[in-house]
Formats: sequence, structure tokens, C-alpha cells
Amino acid sequence: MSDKKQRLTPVEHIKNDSRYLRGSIVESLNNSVTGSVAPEDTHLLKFHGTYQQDDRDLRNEREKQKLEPAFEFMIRVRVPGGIATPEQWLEMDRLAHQYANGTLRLTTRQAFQFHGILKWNLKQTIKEINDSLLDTIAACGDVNRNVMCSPNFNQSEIHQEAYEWSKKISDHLTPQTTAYHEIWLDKEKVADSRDDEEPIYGKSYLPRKFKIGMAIPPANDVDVFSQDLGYIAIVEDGKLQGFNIAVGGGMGMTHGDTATYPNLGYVIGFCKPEQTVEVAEHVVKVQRDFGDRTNRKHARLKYTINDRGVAWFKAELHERLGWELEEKRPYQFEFAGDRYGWIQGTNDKWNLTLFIQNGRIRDYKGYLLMTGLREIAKIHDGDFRLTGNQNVMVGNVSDENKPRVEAIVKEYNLTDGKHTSALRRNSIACVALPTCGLAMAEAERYLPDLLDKVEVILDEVGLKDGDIVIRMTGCPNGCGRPYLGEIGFVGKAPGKYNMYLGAGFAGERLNKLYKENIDEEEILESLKPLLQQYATDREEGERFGMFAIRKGYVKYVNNGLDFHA
Ligand code: SRM
Ligand code: SF4
Repeated sequence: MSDKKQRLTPVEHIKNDSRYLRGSIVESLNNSVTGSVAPEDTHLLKFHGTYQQDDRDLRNEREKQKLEPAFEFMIRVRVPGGIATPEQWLEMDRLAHQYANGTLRLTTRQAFQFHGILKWNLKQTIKEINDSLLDTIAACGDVNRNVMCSPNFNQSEIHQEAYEWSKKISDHLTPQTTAYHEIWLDKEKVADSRDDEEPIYGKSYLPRKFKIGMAIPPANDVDVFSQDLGYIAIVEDGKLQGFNIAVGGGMGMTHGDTATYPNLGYVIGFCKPEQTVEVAEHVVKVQRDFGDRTNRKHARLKYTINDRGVAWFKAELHERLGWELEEKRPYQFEFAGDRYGWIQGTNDKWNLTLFIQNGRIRDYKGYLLMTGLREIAKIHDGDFRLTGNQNVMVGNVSDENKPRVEAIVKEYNLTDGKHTSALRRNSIACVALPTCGLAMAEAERYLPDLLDKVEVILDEVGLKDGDIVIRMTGCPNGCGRPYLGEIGFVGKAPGKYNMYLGAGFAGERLNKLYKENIDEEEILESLKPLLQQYATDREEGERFGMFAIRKGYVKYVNNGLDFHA
């Protein structure tokens, strides 16, 4: 055995020996002694779209009682481009009540998540998701994940075209193993695992997760530079000419380990629409062959590229393609957040973007959000578009149906965000506690309360309507893309956060560490003078992130390699 092979991470061996993602998943599901699955299967299940978790609110109590943790599963539903039909919405709503914890979670990658599913219901839930013509394969795992696409609100034809391409990329990169159908859908063994093939991934799949997003300027609402592979639509004379290609973005890092860092993608050229799928396949294959399989903290494409150089990557890609990308074309992003309220598309249909705080859909006392959206789904004649900012667009509403949707919005007090502060409208928080096994601090359950307090300051200094991008995550993995927040909070310990400042408003620049390990009191004490000063000293049109840099609160960050400098 070569040195390199010996040094592969344990997950590499699990994947390689899994017979194309089968492992002992069936046996694990049938084991009635425990609510969990075998340790190796926890890794393989991710490729099937589900994570084993345990309710962390109950962990200590159950330990005291000598009970096994309260095991439960999260299921992530792949929704390429974030577009779902009203029928699919109704199914997700039903499944959330029947098998999960009665809530639905819209994710930062335009997908649905269910939480709190017991092992005994896992198979049936995944089967019923597939019955609705959505699926969960490759929603997680070391493969290409849900392909994002700007849920564009007005350039309807351009969006439709871009969406079709993102769907083609998604289909092309979906794993070919028949294990998914065999395990979850009771499909007869169409092939022995020995007959399975993964022409793009191979037996060991990718060294790490892989993410693709497509943005349509001026909106960078998929944070295209945070993707391993980003496509930036180039529209000239009202027509989609093709895409600029950005490679090597990623957010995850580890506290205290400066060898890990967030990075923004490098724009390396331009391709025509019909070349997008081929580009995706070869970028993935370069990463398959050169990504670091000996260290999962160094295994993303950003490290492959930064270690060897952008020029090397481009040359390797060109050689595999057999042709060269054209020169990148000019583009201009103006914002990374969502545009709320009703906007008419160029196809004359209406799009209503609703604000969903941190993507959690449920009924609250006095605010029946989940019921209201269900009522819309029942009469809706268009589609639902999940946004990369955890919100939802009620898309392609006809003129005739608009008043009916409006009436439901009014009856259930659904908000188009215009009644909340601009800060809240531009906020993202990851799931964190109690389901995320990696959370060090709260995020989704805490950010709304923190914002209540920050809004008091904003009111005092007259900034309530000023757009500022704020993001919080419960750990440094970056699921809420916090390093692209003009204000970013990253959990360190219960109640303690690192505070970052200075990212670009349109997702074009990373932020930088401003204060470390601070609690709520210190957060508010730090923010107050900053916001006061921003209210009085900002230059015409100056964004908060840039202001924090100009005033010397933090240094300008060029990219990942100087994030910790
Ligand atoms: Fe994430 C792991 C939730 C978007 C970077 N992420 C996790 C897990 C599965 C925790 C785990 O491994 O046990 C979280 C499950 C929490 C729960 O209870 O639901 C989790 N990630 C999420 C979601 C649901 C956050 C949200 O509030 O919306 C997002 C689901 C997206 C989807 O639909 O596919 C989510 N995760 C992201 C993003 C943002 C993005 O992709 O645009 C990132 C940063 C971008 C990137 O990948 O670089 C992200 N998640 C991570 C990482 C760090 C990866 C790295 O390179 O270091 C982990 C941990 C890991 O992979 O080891 C992680
Ligand atoms: Fe969990 Fe950390 Fe991702 Fe938040 S950022 S969901 S705490 S892994």
C-alpha cells in the first residue's frame, strides 16, 4: 500500500468500501434495538440526503438517566434552482407534520429541510418525498450538492434560461448509483452493486462536498463567490450570452487553525451556455483527482487551487476540456440580499418575495406563517422559489390570481419584509442548536432577539431603513455564509461570538475579525458607536462594510489568504 493510500482519511475508506453508497444502511435501518445507525452508515447516509442528529436540548438529561441520546434525523430535499410547485409545497408541509417536528426549514442553498424524523420513519419519508417528484440524493455528502440559481424576480426569460442550465448541470452531476432506489424506493435490484458505475465521481466520490451556484447580475443572491464553482450570467442586448466562471469559493474554517479560511472564487473566464455542463464536469473531475483526500479540513477546491495556483488550475481545466475559456466579460453586482414585495416579471407574471425569519416555517402563537403559506399553495397558479437568503418567493402569479394571494397575505399577516427593519430583512442565521451536532452557540434561536436590541440602537441613530447585511452562525463552518456579512457573528461557545466586519454589500469581499469571543453586552457596546458613527460620517452611498474599513475598524481583505493576516 502506498504512503498516500495509508494516509487517506477514514471517510475515504468508508466511501471506497461502500459498494456505491450501500454500506450496511439497510441493516442499520432494520436494527430495532437503537434509534441510531452504525457509525460508518452515518457518513454514507449523507449522500442519500439525511443526517443522524440528536436533540441537544435533551442530551444532558438523557445522559443522567442513562438513556441513549434522543436520536433523530434531518432530511434535506434537493430543489435544483430552488423551484417547487404548489403541489410539492403542500406535500412538504404534510410530511413536516406527519413525520418531522411540524416545521419546515428553508436553507441557505434553496432547499427544504425536515428535522426530528425518527429512524423508523426515515424510509417512508424519503419515499414520499420522491413520490412528490423531489428527491434527497446528493443533498449532502462528498458530491455536487443542490445547484443554486438566482430566483430572479423580473428578467423572466433570462432566469428561465439560466434555470434550465442549472437544472442540466444538476442532473448531469447526480450520482448514478442504484443504491438510492434500492434502499429507499424498494426498487428491485436493477443492478448488482458490481454493475454500478459512477462515470464522473468514481468509487470514492469527491474528496469533499462540492457546490455550484448561478447568479444573474445585478443580483448576487446566491453568493456566487462562495461557491466551489460559480456561474455569472452575462446578458448583452437582452440575451443570455453565456457565463463567467468563478472557481474556488468556500466558507468553512476552524477557530484557531489559520490553515483553514474562507475564500472567494476566482473569475477565470467565460463560456457559452451550451458549454456550461462540460465545464462543470471537468471542474469536478479536476477536484476529484487533485483534492486532498488525506485531510478533510484541507479537501475543498479552494485549497486545491490556492496550493497550486489559479494559472495551474486553468491550464489543467483547459487541457481536459480540449478548448479554452474565453476572456471574462464585464458584469456588475449590486446586492446579495432579496428584493421584497411584489415585482412584475418581463413575462407579465407577478412575483412576491416574503420574508421568512431565518428560513423557519412554522405556526407561531398569533402568527400562522405555515398555515398562511399552505393556503397560498392551495390556490397558487405559479411556483414557489426558495431564495439563497432563506426566504420564499411566490412566483409567476397571474393577474387574475394576484388579488387572491394578496388577500391571504393580509389575512395571515405574512410579511413582505417592508415592515421590519432593513437590518432584519438582510439577516441570515444558520440552524445551529438544538439539532446541529457541530454548533458551539445559538444562531437561529438567538439572532431575532439580538436584532430586537440592535434595532433600538438603529432607531436612536436614525438607521432603521438602511440596508446592512448581517449574518450569524453557531460555529465557524459558515452555513449562513457569515464571512460575507457586513456584520458577521460566528459562535465560539454558548453565548459567545467572534464579530467580523467589512464584507462587501454585494458579496464581493470577505469580512475580517474585529472582536473575539464577546457576549451580548459587548456586542451591543461594540455596535452602538459604530452605528452612530456610520449614521453621521458615512459618505454618499457608502455601505457599512466599506465604512468599517475606511474608518480603520478592520483591514481590507483581498481574499482568503489574507483573511487571518
Ligand atoms: Fe452547512 C455542516 C446546515 C449551508 C458549510 N451544515 C452542516 C450540518 C449538516 C452539520 C453537520 O455536519 O453535522 C448542518 C445541519 C444543521 C441542521 O440541524 O440542520 C448544516 N448548511 C446547513 C444549512 C441547513 C444552514 C441553514 O441554516 O440554511 C444549509 C443547508 C444548505 C443546503 O440546502 O444544502 C447549509 N453549509 C452551508 C453553507 C452555505 C452555502 O453552501 O451556500 C456552507 C458554506 C459554504 C461552503 O460549503 O464552504 C456550509 N456545513 C458547512 C460545513 C463546512 C464545510 C467546509 O468546507 O469546511 C459543514 C461541516 C463539514 O462539512 O464538515 C457543514
Ligand atoms: Fe451547524 Fe455550524 Fe453549520 Fe451553523 S454553521 S448549521 S452551527 S455546522
